[in-house]
Amino acid sequence: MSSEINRRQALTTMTAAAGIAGLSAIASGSTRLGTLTSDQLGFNSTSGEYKLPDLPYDYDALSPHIDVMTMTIHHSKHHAGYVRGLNNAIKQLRSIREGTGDASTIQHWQRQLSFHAGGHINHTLFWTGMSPSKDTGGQGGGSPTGSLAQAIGRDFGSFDQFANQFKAASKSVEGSGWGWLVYEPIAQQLMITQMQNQQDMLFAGAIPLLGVDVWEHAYYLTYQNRRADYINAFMNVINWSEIQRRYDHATT
Ligand code: MN3
Repeated sequence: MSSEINRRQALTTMTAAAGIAGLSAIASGSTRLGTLTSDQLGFNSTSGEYKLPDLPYDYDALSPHIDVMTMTIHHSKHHAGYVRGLNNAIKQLRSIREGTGDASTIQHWQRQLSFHAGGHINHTLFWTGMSPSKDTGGQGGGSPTGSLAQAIGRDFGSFDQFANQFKAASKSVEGSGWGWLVYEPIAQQLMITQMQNQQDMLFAGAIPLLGVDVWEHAYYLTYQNRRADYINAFMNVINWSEIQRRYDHATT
């Protein structure tokens, strides 16, 4: 990737982050959003609003691992709801800022901003982190190669040990949340983290690489209470070439 593209991506990423956080300045360097662009988040810099991004594949493309009804509802209802909630929170905070809104409700709207921005970003990373499985003629699943495979070996011992921890951590999230493979840029190592809801237990500064949604809406139609079976199925649709791209972006 050329340095010009890097700079351009950094600018668009900063624009997206500034839109979400309402910040006038973002420190240079990697951010939590560093692996997504404002285009991928559907950010319109004129309106300051976000729109639901299309999936990079059809609703039935991940079947049988993730069924078509789950994918349809999850994207068109749940993710769409986070985008709507995010845009509303941005609007309400603007009106409070401008003096026309009810300033006593600011804590509520800041929480709404955090929850829905988290939901929008997490799901955008989730959809693009999957692709149709090798066992249905696609490229998803298996294990990574190249520098990401080396880093997983270095930081977790082996791919199998990584998978053991990733699956166990994701399965044991209490209630609704996510399991994540993240890059921690200070110690410069991969780590596995749990997230509750869409944002709690956020590891400040960690750059998300791979996330699995373990809210019940992500798996209940097919797997009911068997979250572990869903996570095993998820392993078959991981888009490792996209996760490698995020790792390269996070480490260069
Ligand atoms: Mn979800």
